Amino acid sequence: MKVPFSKTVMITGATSGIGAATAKIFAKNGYQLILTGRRKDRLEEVKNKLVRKYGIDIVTLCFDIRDLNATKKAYKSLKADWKNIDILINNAGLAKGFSPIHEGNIDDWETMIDTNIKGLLYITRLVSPGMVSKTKGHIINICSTAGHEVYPNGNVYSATKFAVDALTSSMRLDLYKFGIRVSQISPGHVEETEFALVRFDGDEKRARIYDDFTPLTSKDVAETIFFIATRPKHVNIQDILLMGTQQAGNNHIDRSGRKDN
Ligand code: NDP
Ligand code: 8X3
Repeated sequence: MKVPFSKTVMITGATSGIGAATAKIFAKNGYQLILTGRRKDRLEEVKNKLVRKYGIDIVTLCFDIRDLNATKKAYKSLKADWKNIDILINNAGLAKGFSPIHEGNIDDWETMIDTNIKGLLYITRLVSPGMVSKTKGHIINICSTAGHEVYPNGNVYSATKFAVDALTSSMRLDLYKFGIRVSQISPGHVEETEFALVRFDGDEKRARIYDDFTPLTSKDVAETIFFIATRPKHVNIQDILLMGTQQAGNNHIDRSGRKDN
């Protein structure tokens, strides 16, 4: 299938939540996609649905972004024209656990640091040289309000997102002279994702954190990412801090009931 124009977008962590919603909006607009994640069945499901509906080209790469060798192997498996990535959306990430620092689970800490910081760095290191050599490209990092303001029990997750914020600013300084845009989006609570379920280790009861207020949806975030990516070439959005109306900060949420449309 011939795509309307040849812009290639790589979205890490496209098997659910914000990544899957972002894949949908780019697919709808005719971009060709490289979608990544660990769950092969989910990757195929997302791919098949989007190809059927929008007739675009999609390549899936199934690998664990914490594993440098697996990440390199996946990237190297791309055919030459698919390595020509125009937009990299660094979305794969997670929170694990919700404990005060003296009770934290060290395996959870390693998982968050390895995924949210090191994984983001691995894929960026592989994709960014291609952007530098053609002096164009756009890297969009998914940060969080947790990367701007800490909250009780958020400790290591927040630290990884503060690191993402620092990396966005650093990447911008390193890459602007090559005409490469670097942006980030920092959402507050977002539903239609598996974020809470993953944080609470599959405990569906604990994961019901959106019952008493209306957070953002994954579509709200995806639309904002698409907005960032589609500004004219001379415009670089550095960060968009985005929250549901009932959330005025990480420690200020109006939990008096959902106010859906
Ligand atoms: P989801 O759990 O729905 O999505 C997370 C995605 O990351 C999945 O596709 C998952 O794929 C992928 N992923 C996780 N670990 C790995 C890994 N080791 N290797 C490869 N892929 C991995 O949650 P969200 O959509 O909410 O999360 C997306 C991003 O948004 C994260 O960076 C998160 O920190 C951030 N965020 C989320 C907010 C929220 O409230 N939901 C708010 C602010 C930011 P798979 O399991 O198949 O590997
Ligand atoms: C996800 C939002 O508030 O759970 O980044 O940290 S929060």
